[in-house]
Amino acid sequence: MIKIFISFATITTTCFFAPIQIQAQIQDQQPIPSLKETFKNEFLIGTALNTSQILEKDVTANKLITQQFNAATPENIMKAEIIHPTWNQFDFTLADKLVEYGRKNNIKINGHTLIWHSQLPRFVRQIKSPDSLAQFFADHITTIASHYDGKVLSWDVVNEALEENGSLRKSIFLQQLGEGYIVEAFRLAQKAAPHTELYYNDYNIEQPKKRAGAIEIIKKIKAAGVRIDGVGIQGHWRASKIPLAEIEQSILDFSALGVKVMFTELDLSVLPNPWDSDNADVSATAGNSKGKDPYPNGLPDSMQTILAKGYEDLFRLFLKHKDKISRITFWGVNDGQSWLNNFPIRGRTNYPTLFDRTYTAKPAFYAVIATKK
Ligand code: 9MR
Repeated sequence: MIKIFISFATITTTCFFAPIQIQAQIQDQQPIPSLKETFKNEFLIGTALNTSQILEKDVTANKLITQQFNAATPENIMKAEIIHPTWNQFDFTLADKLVEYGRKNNIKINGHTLIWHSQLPRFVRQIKSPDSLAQFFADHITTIASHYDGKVLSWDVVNEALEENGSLRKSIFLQQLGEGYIVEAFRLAQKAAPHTELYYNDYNIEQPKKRAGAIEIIKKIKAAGVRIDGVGIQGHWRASKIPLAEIEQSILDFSALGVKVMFTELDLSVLPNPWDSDNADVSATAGNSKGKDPYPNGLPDSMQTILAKGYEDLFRLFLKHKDKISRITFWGVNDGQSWLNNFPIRGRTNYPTLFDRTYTAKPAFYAVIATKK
């Protein structure tokens, strides 16, 4: 088979010069504490990075990222539809750029994600034969995981394979390859990337039924003699309803299996949720924002306080179990970047991160820092 690799080495880097006025403003600002410094003895502190951040297009964003974070997960650019757009073509352009960005800024990269039912390229969605899907599956994992072995710290090998009731999601992979596909994904990744940590990643796996499903997955991988190094609890919660008791039990249950526990996509929504549940299934949508966008012009103090308290409670819990937790990653550098502005209702104004739309630290940021005092 002929494979076409498009590599970062083949493209020319563009330099972005900040206007002098913006540079002066940044120099004038008082330095704020650094998350990565504050928690340097406890866990890696990560962020999701989007394309513009990886390309260093915004000087303010770039300064904040390098000051605050020592881990990063690509929000989209390592997903199959971008990195493996057609049968014989892998496009490593942006992912190679991310790896180089991580190297030069001492930021550890978590690859996201090898096997996921969502954001698949069209050619995969059209596959009807299990043999062809198995061929894609092996080729995809082997080519990408080996390309980045030793260059990324870790991979989310399988993402979101579970239903809420803890059974396996009826994805294209389950339907055509059978339930052994998860162990097989880890086996292939282990072979292709012997120097890379391998994780299972999902949302709501702190909840008892889904947690039981995740525990079963981890046990099956280990029983097959295959390596799994960690589990990522995504952490898409509502600021006023964080399931702290279930989160604590999950930290204990997962670490008892001998794997690292991580919080991999942390954000806390402050907007009304049409289903009264924590759902991160991107295929679920609930119409447009008409009448359902309560804070288009800024978050009231009362809500800032709820958000700050939510983050404070979480970080107190994380610190209590710091020996079991290896990384906390926020799903977005600032509020403007967050997917929650468009989910589950498009076009709203959400405030789920520690930094506002101008990259200014919010009360929630200082509440997180204060948990160390
Ligand atoms: O944040 C991502 C958003 O930009 C994409 O449009 C979306 C599409 O699937 O995926 C978002 O990230 C998801 C992550 O990859 C897996 N867990 C749920 C995240 C939020 O949907």
